[in-house]
This record gives sequence, C-alpha cells and structure tokens, in this order.
Amino acid sequence: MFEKILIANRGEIALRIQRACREMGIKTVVVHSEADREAKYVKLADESVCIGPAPSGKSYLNIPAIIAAAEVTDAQAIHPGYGFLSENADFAERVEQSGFVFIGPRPETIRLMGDKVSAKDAMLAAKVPCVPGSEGALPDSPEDIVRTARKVGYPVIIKAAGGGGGRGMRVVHSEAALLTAVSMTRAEAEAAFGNPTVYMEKFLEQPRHIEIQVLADEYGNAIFLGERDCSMQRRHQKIIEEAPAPGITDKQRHQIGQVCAEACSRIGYRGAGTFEFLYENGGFYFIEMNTRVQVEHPVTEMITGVDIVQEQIRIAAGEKLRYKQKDIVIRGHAMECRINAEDPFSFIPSPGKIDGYHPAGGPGIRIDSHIYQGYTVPSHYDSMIGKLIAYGDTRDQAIARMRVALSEMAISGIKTNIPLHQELFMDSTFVRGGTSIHYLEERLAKLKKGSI
Ligand code: MV4
Repeated sequence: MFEKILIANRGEIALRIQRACREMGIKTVVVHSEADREAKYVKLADESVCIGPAPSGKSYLNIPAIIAAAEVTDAQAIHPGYGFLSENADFAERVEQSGFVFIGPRPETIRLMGDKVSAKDAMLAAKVPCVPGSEGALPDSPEDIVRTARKVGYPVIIKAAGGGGGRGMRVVHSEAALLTAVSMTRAEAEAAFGNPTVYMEKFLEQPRHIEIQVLADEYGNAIFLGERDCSMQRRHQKIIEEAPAPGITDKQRHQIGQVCAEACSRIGYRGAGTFEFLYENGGFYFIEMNTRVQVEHPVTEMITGVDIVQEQIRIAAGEKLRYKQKDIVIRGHAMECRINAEDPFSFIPSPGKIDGYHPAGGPGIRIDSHIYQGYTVPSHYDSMIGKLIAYGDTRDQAIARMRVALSEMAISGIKTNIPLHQELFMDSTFVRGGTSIHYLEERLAKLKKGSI
C-alpha cells in the first residue's frame, strides 16, 4: 500500500479523500491555491503545498506545479478527485511518466472515453445498449447525413465527440433544420474542443438519467455497485441523486449491471467508473462513461457499504478486487442533496463568510463538507459547499430523514439552496419518484410564472 498520497483537488472531495487515506494509515499531501490556504482540510493534511493563485487555471489545473509538489513531498500516488484534471488523459500520462501512480484508469482509457464517438464504439463492441444513431462520426456528405437522420427518425440530437456533460449538442426536429444544425454544432465543437467531429442519436424526449457504478481491478475482475438516479438537475448540474433508482427491478439492475461489469473486463477498465444511461420506457441507453469518482458516490456507499474512494486507492496500489459480485448486497435507500452557496431560486452564486453553521445529525445522516463556522466560501470555484446524505431502510424513511435534516441544517452569512431542497422534498411528484431529467426545469418555470 502507498505510504503517501497527494490530493490534487479542493473542497469537500479533498476532505473525503483525506479521510479515506487517514483510515487506511496513508499520509496525505494537499495541494491548494492561495484562496484555499485557510481551509481546514489543508491544515488537517500531513503536508500542504501552495501551487498557485486562486484562479484554477493557475493552480488546480497547473500540471507542472502539481507534479513538482508530488516530487518535493515524496508522494507515491495522486488522487485527482472529480472535476479539474480528473478526466484529463494528458495529466494521467504525465503523472505516470513522472513515476507516480495515477489513482484512476489508464490514460488510454480516459482518452477513449473522453471522445464520445470512440466511447460509444467501444460500448457497442462490448454489447452495452446505446441510443440508436449514426454508426460512429457523421460523414461530411449532406446526402449521407440526411439519409442517417431519416433512418434514425426525428427528432434527432447532434452531439460533439469532444463534448459531454451537456456541452456541444443540438436537437433537430425536422429535415429542414438538419444541415444547418450539423454545421453549427461542428463549428462550435471545433471552437470549444478543437475537434469538429459530431455524431447523431435519436433524441429521447422524457428520459431519466440513471448511472451504473462499477469497480474494476487491473486483473480483469469487475463488479457493479447498483445504480443511481440523477434525473433531478438544472442546466446539467445535478442537485439531488438517489440510490437505488425508483422502480428499477432487481432483474433490470442485475442485467444492466452485469453488462457494464463485463464491458469493464473487455476494455481493460481499471478503477472506479460510471456508465451513464438514459432510461426511457423500460430501456437503458448508454450515453457516456465517467472515469472518475463522482460527486454522488456517497449514495452508492450508503446502500452497499463499500467505500468507493478506498477501493480506488487499493486498486491503484495493484490489489485484487476485495469483493465478488455476490458480496454486493443492496440494502435500504439513500438520497443526496447538493448544498450550493447560491440563491435558491435565482441560482446566483453567494460566496462569502459563513458566520453560523449548525449541521444536521441523527440516524442515517451523513454530511460530506469541508465548511465550518467562520469559513469563507471563495468566489473562484464551483458553488457546491457540501452534500447532505440521508439513508433509510426504505425510500420513504430516507425522505423523512432528509426533511428533518434539511430543517435542522442552518447555514448563515451566505445564501444556500437548502430552501429549494425543502420545497422539492415536499413535492408530491418528486416524492412519488421516477421524474424525468426535465422535471426540475419545468417546475421552476411554473414557479416563476406563479402557477404553483
Ligand atoms: C441525450 C438526451 C436525449 N436524447 N441524448 C445531456 C448531457 C449529456 N451527458 C447527454 N445529454 C443528453 N443526451 C439523447 N439521445 C438528453 C440529454 C440531456 C440530459 C441528459 C442527462 C441529464 C440531464 C440532461 C439534460 C438535458 C438533456
């Protein structure tokens, strides 16, 4: 096992990784920007290195500075967390070339999944069900594009190979709009990602976003840890996640989970990963694979008892997977609210000093957050300041516990989205379960109009 790991991230996930390391007896080095110098997790780490000024381009994305920090502190491995460099294949490659272990998949795997066309090709070859669409990239020939769209059937969606997470896509409802939409998406993709490659899919109108968590070791062993429903989102930012997904049967879970685990073995996947699916009318359709630990990993930890971050570290250290599929038993239900420093209804960021903090507690409540009374939320980064997770034997119990926890949670000095979560946990449609990816935005639009 490693003696020392460098954490190349900030905020709640830097603390989460640090806790995993400490439990495993591993020393930690935290790199931080000038804006995060006073963060408590920085002080709690065995060592810390300032890698640059507040803007992330000069600090958390500064590859040479991070590698230099690993060198001067004698760290053996680097955990990238989520966001920042976590899915940057060049970073993973440079970490390995510098003699450190990258806690994540091989650089080639990250690159394969980063290109959404090659990712989909690999998944089709591994028999993962995908959204019907073009075979690989769209050709240049207008006739071929028109023919493909007719075969797929309108509406279609044009997506950039270099996009993902909602960036670089356009829905097309008719042949009249097709070629212009393809040209515009290509031009935007070229400008944004330096890659004009686009592909086409059938546009699913009311899907849910359901993802499968996997773990794979470097010896070809792979397991799935069930699914999460992440449909409650606004502008591609998830705000509530839960596991298991309402209405998914054991049979469906095992069927799609087994397909994902087998795909991992087939592509030589290593580490923790997530297969993102759109779910509509009982079918799963692969869209993307995430090669990092995700924000919402705690809901899976709560229902499986597996510490995903610790398993990432064990896998990176070359250990064989400690679990077989039969060891994974899903028990109970977990829900997660992302707590953001923002106005709950305008979503305008609200950084600043937290002058009062009373966290929730009690049975089944988990808070993953680095905040404390007196902490100043910097304005330079993402507005998420923590996650409130509620576990129960049943979904109803998890919801009841979440309502109590939200009412106990008091954060003053800055605005947070807790009032929005309180509303949603009283919303009968959400409470029933199984809402689509459009539900939150539709509900917010109605709220604004005053019709609810
Ligand atoms: C889609 C889709 C409908 N049909 N693909 C958006 C993020 C990116 N990961 C893929 N996305 C979508 N792809 C087809 N063929 C709808 C979305 C989508 C979406 C997906 C997941 C979560 C939230 C979303 C919000 C809007 C659109």
